Amino acid sequence: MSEKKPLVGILMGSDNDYEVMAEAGRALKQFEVPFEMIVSSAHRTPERTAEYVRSARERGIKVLIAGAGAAAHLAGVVAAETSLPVIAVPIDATSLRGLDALLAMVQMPAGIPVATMAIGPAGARNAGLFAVRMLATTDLQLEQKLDEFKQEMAAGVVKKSDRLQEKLRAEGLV
Ligand code: RP5
Repeated sequence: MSEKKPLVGILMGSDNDYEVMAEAGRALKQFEVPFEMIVSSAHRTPERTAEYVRSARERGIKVLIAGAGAAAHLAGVVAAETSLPVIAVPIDATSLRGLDALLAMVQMPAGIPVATMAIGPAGARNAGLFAVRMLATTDLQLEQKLDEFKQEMAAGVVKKSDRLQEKLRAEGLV
């Protein structure tokens, strides 16, 4: 992580959520966006969570990302404590495979929005990328990096299609 002051705060309900939430950190690192990451639970450490979120803005945090599994109230509780934008990542942590967390996060009552991503690693990566997009609205350099990233992704798809054509020919299917 960069030595610069963190712009994004990532919370997760348990250290067991780390493998998934690391994807958010990797996305931020890819764009050189400094972040911090803590374990704090809506249910097990409500005071710690509230204190962290209440102090986030004055510490320079612009976006918060909350990942949790089960009856996942973390993102909602975080959003209730701040007017910073909050991105939610539902985690597959129970026999309901993340559907419980997804519904808990996405079904927020009117007035307290959270931007809920997909369940699991893709959702965590998109949470990081979504935070980058938000920061890019006031950062031209970041916007340019995002444009390059999109172009690289598009080029990657074309390459995959080219490889597929070779494979089809090699297998005598076309
Ligand atoms: C949630 O409960 C956490 O976010 C985690 O995904 C789930 C289970 O927590 P552990 O019992 O694994 O610590 O609060």
